[in-house]
Amino acid sequence: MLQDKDRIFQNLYGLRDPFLEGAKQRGAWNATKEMLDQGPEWIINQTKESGLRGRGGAGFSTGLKWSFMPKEVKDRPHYLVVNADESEPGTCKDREIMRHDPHLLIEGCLVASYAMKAHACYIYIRGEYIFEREQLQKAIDEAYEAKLIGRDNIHGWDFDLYLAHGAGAYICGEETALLESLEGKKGQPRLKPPFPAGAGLYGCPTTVNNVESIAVVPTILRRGAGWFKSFGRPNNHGTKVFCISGHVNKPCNVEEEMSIPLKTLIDRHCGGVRGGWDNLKAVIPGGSSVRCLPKDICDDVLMDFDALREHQSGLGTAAVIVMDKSTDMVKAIARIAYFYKHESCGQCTPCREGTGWMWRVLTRMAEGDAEMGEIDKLLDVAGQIEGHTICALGDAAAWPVQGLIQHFRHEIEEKITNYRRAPAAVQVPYMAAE
Ligand code: L3W
Ligand code: SF4
Repeated sequence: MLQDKDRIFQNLYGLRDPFLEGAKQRGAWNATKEMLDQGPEWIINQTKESGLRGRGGAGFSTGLKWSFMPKEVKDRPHYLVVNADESEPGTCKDREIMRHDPHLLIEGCLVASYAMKAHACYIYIRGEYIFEREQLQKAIDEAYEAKLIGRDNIHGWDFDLYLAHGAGAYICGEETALLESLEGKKGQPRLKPPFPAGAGLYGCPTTVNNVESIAVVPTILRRGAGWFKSFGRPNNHGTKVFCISGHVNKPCNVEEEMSIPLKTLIDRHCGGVRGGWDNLKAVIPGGSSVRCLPKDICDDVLMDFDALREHQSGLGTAAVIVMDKSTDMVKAIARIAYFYKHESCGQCTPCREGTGWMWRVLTRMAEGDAEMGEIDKLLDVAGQIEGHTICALGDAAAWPVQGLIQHFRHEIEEKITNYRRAPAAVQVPYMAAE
């Protein structure tokens, strides 16, 4: 179990001063100049060495991504863009970082930008996050005033930090849609490649990272890559903020060790599943975009990228949605399907048409008003969306449906069977009386 002293986010619950004075007392902005003095290569290597993998869903090595940026600035400026468009259902970790520990993020922006030779960074914050924007802006203003960032700052690297406010579209959390939106255009994903490191914001070399990925970097550099790497399992290192919601006694956000068993996470920090562990039906372990897992897998699964992938699910954003036996799985997944239909940007046919089709069929299935053969047809359509779209939203729409059929097919079948039998059962005595 992670000791309190090992937690990077010492103010996750907002019990202490979130602003500069409080942040400094907790260690932020300590030895930042010394870190920069080690040079960009050292920062990138340490980040790689720590094993940090992106905390926004894909789990791509952060240090490796930074190393894709051109080594020298030539004809075009470099940019860092922070993805604070936290919209994945169940996910609310970046919100807490921006509200309660904004200086760790700002310091991380400076360090990462320096490592990638960027003089400007944009934080793109979710439209609904008004309070978080205000908190973050206040902290940015403090950092400018204290000359921690800005021109001629005390760290010796000219650096401007801008906050851009989204307008509430989930798709703008996809990195290239986010860049389009930042440029003032409609937020629709671009084809990749080129990846942002080659052609990103305004066609310039850009790295897009999640809030948590950037905010943990200064502490990793202060405590050492080996310290971060000492948590978790090989290839799944560090500490991680988990967001646990649904049918638990005490939903919460908590920073824990990567690879913690799911059951331990829930029992230790959430007071257990409502009605006890045996009352558990399923868990979506990484935000709505990943496949749900039935109880027998949850019994001993570890919370990390590789363990969850072994079960065709994923750590995603580490948003753990717990569902007890009162949950109607078909209705739950039908609701998720509605979300993706609603948020699809409509650019590519499999996603635009497929998400709506899946939602309509699932809505009928939730009532039992479907043919048995439609279950395999639904699986087939989900398979045709997966991997055939411009961005990952298509996959994200297909995976929950595939998870439902993989683990809870019997619930759909029961609904279809009962729907057909009920009218007949009602009619027989009536007919007999006639
Ligand atoms: C240069 C290469 N760069 C990959 C970069 C790429 C990106 C990162 C990961 O989707 C997932 C999605 C959601 N040269 C590169 C390269 N890169 N190869 O590495 O790329 P990728 O394509 O694997 O993932 P992605 O498109 O960023 C993200 C899932 O996360 N998700 C969460 C979504 C919601 C939030 C939120 O609310 N905060 O993040 C949950 O599962 O479905 O699969 O930067 O450019 N050769
Ligand atoms: Fe838009 Fe969906 Fe295609 Fe992504 S997969 S580009 S959201 S239509």
